Amino acid sequence: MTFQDRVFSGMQPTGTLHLGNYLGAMVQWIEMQKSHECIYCVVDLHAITVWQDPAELKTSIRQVTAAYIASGLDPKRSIVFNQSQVPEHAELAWIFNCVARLGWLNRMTQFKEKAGKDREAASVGLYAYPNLMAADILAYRATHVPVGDDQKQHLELARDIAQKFNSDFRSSIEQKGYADGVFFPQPEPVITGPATRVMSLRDGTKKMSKSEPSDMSRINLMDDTDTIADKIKRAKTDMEPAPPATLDDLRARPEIDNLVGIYAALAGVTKEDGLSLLASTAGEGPSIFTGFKRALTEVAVEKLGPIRSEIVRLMADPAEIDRVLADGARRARAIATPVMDEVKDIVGFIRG
Ligand code: AQP
Repeated sequence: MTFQDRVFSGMQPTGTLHLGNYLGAMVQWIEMQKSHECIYCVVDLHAITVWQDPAELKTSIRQVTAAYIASGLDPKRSIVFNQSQVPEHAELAWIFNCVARLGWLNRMTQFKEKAGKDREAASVGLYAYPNLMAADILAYRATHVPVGDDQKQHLELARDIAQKFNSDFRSSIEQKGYADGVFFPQPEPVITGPATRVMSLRDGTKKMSKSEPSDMSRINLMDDTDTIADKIKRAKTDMEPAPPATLDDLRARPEIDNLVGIYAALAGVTKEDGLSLLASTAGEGPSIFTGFKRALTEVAVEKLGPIRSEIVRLMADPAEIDRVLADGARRARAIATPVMDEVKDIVGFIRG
């Protein structure tokens, strides 16, 4: 069958969002809402795969919602809600736990990174996280998933799960009237934001992340002007005597590559333009990067300052944020419940 284009994506309320979340995913979300039916979720069930303080979790859910809206998501046009208000996510995830194979999950690099050395102590939820992510997408039979580069492997798993479900239950799916035996689409990753992998400001080989202990490694959407300036000033560079002259040179210098990539994404220019700026500002201060960092700070403050102010304004009225989430959850369920009813029929459950 052909599927109606539908976009799904989400972010975890595990702290405030950072520049990586914004450039890697959010910018694309905002673009896609202009042309597609979009469902954007605050994935609180995912957040508790690692310990979350209950009071802080509530605040984070509201703050991530506020960040979505402040960045440009329109909750009237797109569906915006928190995952736990739509029980179909957890229900479908259980069925996918029974479709996905252990061998598939064993290959997931994010689990290995997040569980670290003490895998025995990791939650079962952290291990099964990709199955829940597949359920998030497929509960809406979504066709497009805008994400950062780090989510590519999880998306491939979601595609494998969709395919195996379709194949395991083929005759049951056909009996329901799907002549080609296809119930779930193969969701397409959309990894095309202006910077699909933003790296840590302290280590150009590690991705910028909410859970990295050093706050100096990331620029948060809630950082004020002075904090942004300080973080960029202290961002790691290198000891080479001259700035990189070509894109090939740049690729060999991960910290500089990251800063140029962030500048280009925020300023809406190419990396070549970033390189030219680097060259033209190299004589402006004690370090060859002083002038470039000043320009980067200016564009970061110009882009992120208004988002921060809007988050603060929205957070002053938590009841309104809760209303947005409840309305989004109602609209999300209107799509997910009929899908889940069909899944139950296909699997062989009896419904009242
Ligand atoms: N550094 C990044 N560069 C580009 N995109 C990124 N994303 C995350 N980090 C970067 C994208 O942001 C979306 C939401 O991510 P998430 O909150 O679900 O979790 P994550 O990918 O695990 O992000 P974090 O910041 O590293 O969170 P923690 O530390 O809590 O796990 C996704 O589309 C992701 O690709």
